[in-house]
Amino acid sequence: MMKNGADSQFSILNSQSIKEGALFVADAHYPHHGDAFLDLLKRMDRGEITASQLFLMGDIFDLLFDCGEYIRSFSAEAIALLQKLSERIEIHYFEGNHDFRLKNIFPNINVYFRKMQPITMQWDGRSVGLSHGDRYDAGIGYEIFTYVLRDSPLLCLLKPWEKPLLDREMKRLGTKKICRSYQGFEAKVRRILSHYPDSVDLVIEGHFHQGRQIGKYISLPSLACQGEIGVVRGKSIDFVALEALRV
Ligand SMILES: [Mn+2]
Repeated sequence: MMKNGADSQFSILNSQSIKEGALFVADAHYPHHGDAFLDLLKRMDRGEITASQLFLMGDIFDLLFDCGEYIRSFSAEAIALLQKLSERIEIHYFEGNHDFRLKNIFPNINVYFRKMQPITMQWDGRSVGLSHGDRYDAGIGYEIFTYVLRDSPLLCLLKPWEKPLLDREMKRLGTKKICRSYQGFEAKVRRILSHYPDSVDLVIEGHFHQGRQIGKYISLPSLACQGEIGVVRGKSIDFVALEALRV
């Protein structure tokens, strides 16, 4: 049964699967709010942490999009490590509201921009919907904002003002409070799930920084807030503190 005009997008990539030992990282908001994401990449690069797959669920970078070199300079080391890892690890990157237009930056990563989301994959006989978390129930204002900011050519027209604008924005983001509990989250989850067809058995999203499961909805922990990563073990995703991660 399809709801709300849900369409064939739910069959896209249905043949792909989530594998044992996959890691789910969400909302690291690097380079602000700690170095956890850079630490993870360094440990993966040294072979201390192995992953069958790496799922980056969006807002991994606090601000990153493909429009000139300056914006990359804030996160240069992490970008280079991720590019290197993508040559030997299967990586899926669901763009968030802080990190988008990433395909040219990470040519070896499977990048899904917002309008491609959700992507469905198979996991242990179940159909799983994956998205950053801002795809549904975001409101018309948000839709217009993301169109103007992310999807139109206007963004790169800002080029002459690039450096002062980005400096100001990075400073603002660096002091922003991003970790809080979400009042009425159960109702929010119900509204999001109403956009998914019944055939989807599980939904995995980031964006809300909650680190909890409500029915068939998994709100991943934020690496910046909870310091945890999702690890696929058997039929579940365990939330594991980065320091305790041994895989
Ligand atoms: Mn987000």
